[in-house]
Amino acid sequence: MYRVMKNLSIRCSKFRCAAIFWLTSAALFTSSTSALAGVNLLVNGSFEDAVSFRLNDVESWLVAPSSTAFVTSTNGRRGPGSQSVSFIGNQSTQSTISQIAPTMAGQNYTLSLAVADFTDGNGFGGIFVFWEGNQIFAQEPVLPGAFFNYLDYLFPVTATANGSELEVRGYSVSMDAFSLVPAAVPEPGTAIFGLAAIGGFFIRQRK
Ligand SMILES: [Ca+2]
Ligand SMILES: [Ca+2]
Repeated sequence: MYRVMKNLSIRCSKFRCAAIFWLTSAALFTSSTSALAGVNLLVNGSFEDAVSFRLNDVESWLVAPSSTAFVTSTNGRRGPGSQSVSFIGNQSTQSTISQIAPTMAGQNYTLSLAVADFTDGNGFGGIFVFWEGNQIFAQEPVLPGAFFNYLDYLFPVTATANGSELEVRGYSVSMDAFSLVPAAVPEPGTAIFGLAAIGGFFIRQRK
């Protein structure tokens, strides 16, 4: 964007440059604020609405039988908030939590989550994320392998149905800050308006 403005500034008057800069800035600003308005479609994605140390009882999440999942405030967290969820066990005793998000077929979303090694000193762990039944992320061993140091991950996903299942499997891993928000889409009206303003400028310069 800066490069575009720089090229324009060689040829336009002070007043016209200011007008073009204002119009394009307004268009970009409108696009970015619409993304910020995204609401997290996952319920209790931050694990703050759950009682600590209750085995396989994670508020608003379905926990598969034979899991070893629990929420605590002692296994670090991504924040904001104080709680996170952990799976213990190993490769042969994995845990699974899932939730159906109220998505709309054909819409694009951004899924984000934070992952840390469950620091039990065993030096291993794993996490496998499934969207609508398809694996979209696998990490084994879990990084970075030290002291509940949470790392953020971000995935673009598309809903093929109204209501998409998010499923997370794993072992010896801690997680927090699950979020699913509609992907940022530039508002067509403002983008066209900005382009029309620039086009208008070039037409006028030719006279
Ligand atoms: Ca949290
Ligand atoms: Ca571990």
